[in-house]
Amino acid sequence: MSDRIVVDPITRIEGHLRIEAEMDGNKIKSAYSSGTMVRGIEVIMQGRDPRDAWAFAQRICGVCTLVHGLASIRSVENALDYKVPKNADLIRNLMNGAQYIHDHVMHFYHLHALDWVDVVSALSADPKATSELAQSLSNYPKSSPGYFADMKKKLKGFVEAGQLGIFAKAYWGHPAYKLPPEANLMAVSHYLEALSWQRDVARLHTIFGGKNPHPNFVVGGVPCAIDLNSDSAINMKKLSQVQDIIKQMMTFVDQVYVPDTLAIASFYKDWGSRGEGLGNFLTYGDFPSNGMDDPSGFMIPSGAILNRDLSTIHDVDMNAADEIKEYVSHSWYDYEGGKNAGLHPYDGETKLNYTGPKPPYKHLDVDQSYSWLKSPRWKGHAMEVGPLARVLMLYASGHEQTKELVGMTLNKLDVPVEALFSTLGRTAARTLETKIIADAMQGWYNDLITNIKVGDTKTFNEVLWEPSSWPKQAQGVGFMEAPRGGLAHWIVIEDEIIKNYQAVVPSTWNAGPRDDKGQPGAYEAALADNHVLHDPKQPLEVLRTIHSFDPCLACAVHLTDPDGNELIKVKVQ
Ligand code: NFE
Ligand code: MG
Repeated sequence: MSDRIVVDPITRIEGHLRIEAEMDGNKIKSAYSSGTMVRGIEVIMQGRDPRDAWAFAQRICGVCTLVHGLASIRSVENALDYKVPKNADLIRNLMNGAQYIHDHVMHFYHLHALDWVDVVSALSADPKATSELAQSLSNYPKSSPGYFADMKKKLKGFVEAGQLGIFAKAYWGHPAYKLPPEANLMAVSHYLEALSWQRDVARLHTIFGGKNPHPNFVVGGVPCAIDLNSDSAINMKKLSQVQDIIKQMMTFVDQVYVPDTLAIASFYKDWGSRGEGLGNFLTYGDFPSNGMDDPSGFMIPSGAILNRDLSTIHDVDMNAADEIKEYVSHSWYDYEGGKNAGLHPYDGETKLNYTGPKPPYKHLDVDQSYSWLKSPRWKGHAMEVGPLARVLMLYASGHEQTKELVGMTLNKLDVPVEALFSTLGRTAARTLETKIIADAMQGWYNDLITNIKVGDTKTFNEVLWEPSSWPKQAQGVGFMEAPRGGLAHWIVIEDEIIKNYQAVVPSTWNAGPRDDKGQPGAYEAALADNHVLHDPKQPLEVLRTIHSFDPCLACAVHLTDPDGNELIKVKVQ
């Protein structure tokens, strides 16, 4: 017991995640991931009108602000067999695409970069040398010596004021930081740059969805009309704003995010051989070109990869009773059928039963229940979801641009293909998929304009809006690829209201605890994969690997500690 370290909370802004790691000297022997916050969205859903579910579901998270709205309306459309017009799918693709670009850039600079970039070291950078470095990597115009001198001054101001403000409470000076001062100054400058960039690009959601965060959705289409002659509808002015935002996104991704990722990664190649863990990857598929019922038209394919075997993509059936199941053997829930039962989400139960230690406590009892997350499994396998799973799926299915980008990255970094299966690979995959999706957004935009030009302005289908016309019983699954991975909501409708509603979200797949068989989840397996800590009192290495998944506990538990207790042992960031 004495050799266990605790990092809590390890998340920078997204809910409460606690990691306990059993040490063998300086090496992590086994790790335990615990969601320490609980809310109750799935319970709140019961008895409501299914057409309203999206507005509640969307409040699961304020980071991936729209994904639960989209998964929710898709679940109702699937249950009631509603088709949506082509323009609605294009607009949904654009909105989800914008969510990816926004979310991934924010994650890289604001939630993950500081695990690799030493802010304090940036103070000793030479602005002229920083400018030369930046210009050798990219054509981004903000790269003059004067620009970096200003950025350095700004940063110095933070430090001289006696507070690092947004950069406080990190392991500055830790020997695992490897970047030279100039690379640190460049990355910190882009951190500040990304803050104002993200404010601009968030506007795409307001154009199509009325507001951000939490834009509006509607079952049967999108809640915006296209009318080039109207001031209040999607008109030429708004469409050209959308085009400007897509260009602004592409520029930042191509000229800042991709080059920064490659430059920073080149100093951390050793992270290409640790932090993989499971080797099993799952995607549901998304970005339809021919409706959600035609998976062959998905830009991101659906499938499962087991044991790193990229030659076989297994089919995934989200309706099959024996494929996706959630377990609670190590979670603070009970099931009617006992602690070791596995339930398909249509039959899912949300019965809270906290049996953990009373706060403040030293350690969780990891032999018993230790998390508010359930453990989802596919055919009994623990699976990783997210950017790495998607890039592998695209790569394995022969997607040309992905093959080129992956080849270019491995080549530039001079690392073997196995380096994909790692902490470094996961972070690089997020950058590459951002580029792929930013480019795809231009295609969806062009298709939307083409449709409008030929007179197709339809964005909503007059579906069977009268609930009395619905079948007495219906069930469906609404799935999508959210920035952190495959997301699905399963809905059971009976007598016009929601009988059961279960969301299985990306961070539940990745951050969930051990299952009935004792198999670890993706975070737990990744930390047990070749992690030697320079100093267990400053577990920077743990942050690197966990943050490479971009954890979001608000999503994963979607349920607050009723007493508001703070469960903190070691506070990082
Ligand atoms: Ni709260 Fe979310 C995403 C979802 S994560 S961020 O992306 O769904 O599990
Ligand atoms: Mg759930």
